[in-house]
Amino acid sequence: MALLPILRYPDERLHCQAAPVERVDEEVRKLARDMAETMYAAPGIGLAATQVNVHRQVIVIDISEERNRLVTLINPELLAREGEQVCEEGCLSVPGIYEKVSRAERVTVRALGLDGEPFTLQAEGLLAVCVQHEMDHLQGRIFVEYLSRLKQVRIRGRLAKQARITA
Ligand code: GNR
Ligand code: NI
Repeated sequence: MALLPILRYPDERLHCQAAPVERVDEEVRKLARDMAETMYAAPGIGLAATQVNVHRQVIVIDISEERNRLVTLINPELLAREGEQVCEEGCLSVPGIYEKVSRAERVTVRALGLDGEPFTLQAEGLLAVCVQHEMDHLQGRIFVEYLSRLKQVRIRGRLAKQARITA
């Protein structure tokens, strides 16, 4: 197991498109295990491979309080979306910033599991938010891009200041 370094906004590599996984082999399973360890350590409720600078379509999510409901999504495809919800979002790649984002209330996603078998996930509420947030990462999109230009400029300023303090 290994903790992986997480890219921080504004890093251009967060805007890379992730390629589909061709075969769910031991290398992909190791990546997913390391991502889960990194997510739990952070701590966060989800992590996309993009955030650890691996541009393959792999996501881990665990929204449970007990931290024992790990979901791994490989090559996720959005089959359906319904409704709308607004949730205050954060991101391990945008530390300390929390902003409201509007997303679908329910989504249906088809993905491969760690065994390489396809399955369908129906998600609502926070799980649906997290699935959409992570699928955005795989497409190189960060939640702050849904905010106004002014807010984006302010967030970049705050992160640059934080980086100077921690350096
Ligand atoms: O840990 C996380 N919390 C969170 C809260 C509200 C909406 C989305 C998220 S995902 C985030 C972890 C992360 O950055 N995943 O990409
Ligand atoms: Ni994120």
